[in-house]
Amino acid sequence: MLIFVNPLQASHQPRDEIFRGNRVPCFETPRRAAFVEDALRASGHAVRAPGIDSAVALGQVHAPRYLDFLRTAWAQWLALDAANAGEQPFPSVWPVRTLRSDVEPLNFTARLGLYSMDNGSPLCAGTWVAAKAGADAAASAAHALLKGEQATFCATRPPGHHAGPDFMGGYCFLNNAAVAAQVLRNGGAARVAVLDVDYHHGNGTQSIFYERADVLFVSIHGDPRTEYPFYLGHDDETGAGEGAGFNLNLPLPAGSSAAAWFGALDAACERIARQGADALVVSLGLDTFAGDPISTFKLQADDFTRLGARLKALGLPTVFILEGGYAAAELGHNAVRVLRGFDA
Ligand code: OKP
Ligand code: ZN
Repeated sequence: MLIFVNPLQASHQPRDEIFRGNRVPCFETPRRAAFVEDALRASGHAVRAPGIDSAVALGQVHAPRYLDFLRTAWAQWLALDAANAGEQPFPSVWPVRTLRSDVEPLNFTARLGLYSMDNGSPLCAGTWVAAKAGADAAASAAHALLKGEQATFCATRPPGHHAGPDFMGGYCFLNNAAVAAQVLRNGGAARVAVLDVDYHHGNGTQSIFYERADVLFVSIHGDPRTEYPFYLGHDDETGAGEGAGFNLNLPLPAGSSAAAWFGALDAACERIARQGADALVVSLGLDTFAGDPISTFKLQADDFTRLGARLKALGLPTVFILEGGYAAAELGHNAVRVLRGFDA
């Protein structure tokens, strides 16, 4: 399978995140992608750098004012005080219910709240270049399907599925899976399905496509009543307007077994088959692994091979986009297992 990597991924290397009120080292690290790249190379897959600019697709899935903010956020942070170069900004105020989000505040950390869903997306100097190169890698992986590849894999970070139309969240800045789906649509695929198998609900992807019938979103994830992102991912979210009926959430209780998970995967695949999609985008989070440090599902190594085989049975041109997965040393092996199951 053809692999696209993000050569600038390590430019996004914030120092710490907030956990139980304290700063702890980031879980989402450059070594995650390095482990995946190494394992893919070692198992003989061809690896390419992105050659496609995602700018057009980014403008179709994200709001212009959000993209402008993200591109210039670090410069804005430094403009406050040159000493900020060694510090990480965190948002200070969020425009929740009854507050206005139509007027940008002039205060930077307040503005960061406008464009964030949580305090879980630390920024650094290289965040924009890394996230943009990742979106380019996703666009390139989708474009390769349009050129006739049957399946491609985008081994990138930071992840993307929590990033919504105009906000970052959950380590995500630009929605790589949404970019891939949009590139497929722009290239002539009439119907696209996005299947999100990350442990965490892909709230950003859901929101981007919620009122669209051309992109079906299906997600299997930890029940948001107990799991991040908490405020989206329930089974009564089925789409709206033109998109009514084109969103399917399959939440599972924290601690669910692999058997329960594969039952949900069958339901997801049945819905995707019924759509008659021309292409499939898989938001491939590997944090469903039993050894993941921040998640509670129980998939074992062999289950990732089984996942790949089940997706292959859909018979669709497929682009895999790496999302989460924090058992860094196992990440590459589990990614290779998915591809092995798919390619078998
Ligand atoms: C991103 B992806 C742990 C806090 C967890 C949110 C999790 C984001 C997961 N210190 N913060 O879906 O894997
Ligand atoms: Zn996740």
